[in-house]
Amino acid sequence: MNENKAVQVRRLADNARIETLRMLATLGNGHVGGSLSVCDALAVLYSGRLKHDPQNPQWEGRDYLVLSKGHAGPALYATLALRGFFPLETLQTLNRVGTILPSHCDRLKTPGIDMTTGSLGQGISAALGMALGLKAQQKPNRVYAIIGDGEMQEGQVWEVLLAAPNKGADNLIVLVDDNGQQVCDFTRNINDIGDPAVKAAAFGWHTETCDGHDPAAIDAAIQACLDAKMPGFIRLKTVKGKGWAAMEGVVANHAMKGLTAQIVAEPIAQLTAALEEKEEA
Ligand SMILES: Cc1ncc(C[n+]2csc(CCOP(=O)(O)OP(=O)(O)O)c2C)c(N)n1
Repeated sequence: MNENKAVQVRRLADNARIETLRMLATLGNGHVGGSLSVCDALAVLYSGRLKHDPQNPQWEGRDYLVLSKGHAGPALYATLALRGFFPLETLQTLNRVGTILPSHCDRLKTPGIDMTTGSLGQGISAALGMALGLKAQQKPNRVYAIIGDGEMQEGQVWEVLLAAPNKGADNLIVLVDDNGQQVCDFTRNINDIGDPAVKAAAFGWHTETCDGHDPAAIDAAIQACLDAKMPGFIRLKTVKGKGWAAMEGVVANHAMKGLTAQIVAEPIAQLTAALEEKEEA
């Protein structure tokens, strides 16, 4: 990825962070930390990696994304809106009665959402099933799944790690948003998962580890997985709450309550200033 493209992708990621903070402030609560940490990976996927058509979300030629850590729905909704799947104003209806944007992803409600998620562990299983189904039909579409490091404590995740290489799911790439935190503590203090890439490699995956906030590094890791022609597993080293300096890496950033426009004004101002700098560069 060249520098110009990387700047564009960073812009999409930071705009998604701003929109995420805005919608969570309108609602008054929500999953801040795990939404902000995943914005760069989403921005890379929706900037060329994932075949998609915002005008035709059900396009048969599309690649599929399963946001297995479905509580980060707001970050994905922001990215989809910025890519033109639905109007930006719709974001302000997050989790309201009648909305197309429930707090966790629902494939029957939202254009661009391919799998219903929220029960941790299940999305990655669905992703493997989708990948194998596509292969059985000899279709070229790929499936990407994003899971959390806390989510890796779910036994179901390890069934997929075991099965995907055995079943030859070389059209599946799993990205772990390894921000080192889960609900109310650091993952290492609850049930340490160690280095997930080392473990996935032992199960037979092609693995990559990169800075999950560096678009060029994420993009290169995806390319390396594609080149390997094996199930791909990317450990994204991320910071929970990325982009809201005061909340980065603090335990209280998971599901925040009492959010208001005033509270998110500071991080939005910082992100906006960073965007303006990029504009001038
Ligand atoms: C099966 C299941 N158990 C519990 C929860 C409640 N829950 C929501 S988010 C979360 C923490 C997940 O941690 P991680 O996957 O690391 O996500 P992140 O830190 O990136 O937000 C938990 C336990 C759930 N959604 N599903």
